Amino acid sequence: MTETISVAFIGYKFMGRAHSNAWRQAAAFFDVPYRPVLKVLCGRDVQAARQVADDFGWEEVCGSWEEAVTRPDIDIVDICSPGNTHRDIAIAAAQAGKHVLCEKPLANTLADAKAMWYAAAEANVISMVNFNYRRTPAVALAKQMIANGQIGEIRHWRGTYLQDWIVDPEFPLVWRLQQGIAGSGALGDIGAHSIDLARYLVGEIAAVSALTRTFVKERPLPTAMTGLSATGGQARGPVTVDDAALWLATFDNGAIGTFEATRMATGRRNYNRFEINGSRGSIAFNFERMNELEYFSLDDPPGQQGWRTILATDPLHPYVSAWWPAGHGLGYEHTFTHAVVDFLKGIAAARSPQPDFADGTQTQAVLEAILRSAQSGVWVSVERVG
Ligand code: SOE
Repeated sequence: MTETISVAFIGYKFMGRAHSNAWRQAAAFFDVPYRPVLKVLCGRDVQAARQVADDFGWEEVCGSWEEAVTRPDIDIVDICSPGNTHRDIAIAAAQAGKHVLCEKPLANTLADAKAMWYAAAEANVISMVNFNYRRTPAVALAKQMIANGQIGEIRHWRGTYLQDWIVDPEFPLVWRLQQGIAGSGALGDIGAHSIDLARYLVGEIAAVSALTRTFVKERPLPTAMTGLSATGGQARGPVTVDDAALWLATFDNGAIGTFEATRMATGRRNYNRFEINGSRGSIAFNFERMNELEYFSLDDPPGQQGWRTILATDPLHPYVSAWWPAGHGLGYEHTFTHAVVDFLKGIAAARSPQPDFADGTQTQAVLEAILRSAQSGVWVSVERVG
């Protein structure tokens, strides 16, 4: 690895730290085709951005994304700002010839996602949406096992993504609870991850029947936010997104699925769980135990069958050989590093890694169908965008 590649980064909060760390770690642990140069970090609050820049070694800080994404010395734009900003930044970056990595979900609407995808395709740049959980070694292992036919023909998907960080009705009205900024609530924030995993592991979703609820209708306006913690003031405002979303789904391949996404499931902190049942076996995963994959096989001898837990930390498992010896374990942050590594390899190979903007647009079509079904109370077919 000799060549360098320069990154402009938009955002500086929770995801800002997760991505900054990934840009730092990628070349230190993996044999990547380019060494990333952390050139400029961009944020509206330049002072706050400066702190993150200093912590992670970004060379410069800038208050205008318009300036950052058009700089001739920039090769990659990484977007970690809230959803309502994704479209304009991604399109400007693609039109300036930059490769674009964007946090999930790709956009706040299907129309915006399509515009981003078309701009990236037209400019012939590499694009990728960061649905990071695909890049957990245990999940990538599940993908390999399914592809090898180890659970046979898939019949059921059961996906639940549960958190509890907004259960207190006095938790402030942060941007993730405002439709104009986030697009939707639990649905787009965490349900989108379940949709991505289901599409990755099972296949395309054909139709959905959904319902959503907003349990807490009003919250204090925020005065400050760090990560998922916030403080609020006296004034209050309306919650304009779902607190919880549930939906049934049919898949093109005949499988059926149930999904649940909520940030009000008391005691569940980052419970991104799925169970897949096939004709020869089953696979189950829960991010709260992210180094483990559960597996049941009908091919085991009768009388000895049962769920087993695979500790997905062997150098044989996807991504693991770059890190620590078997059994030493990985964390949330590693999934972001894996995304950056795959993105750099995609640039070298001149092929967008999955999920690219086209794939992210298909997930957006599922989100849109869910919202339409929740509003109308009827099954809605998912638009096929490809
Ligand atoms: C908040 O619910 C959040 O940070 C999501 O926005 C992330 O995508 C998820 O990985 C963890 O939870």
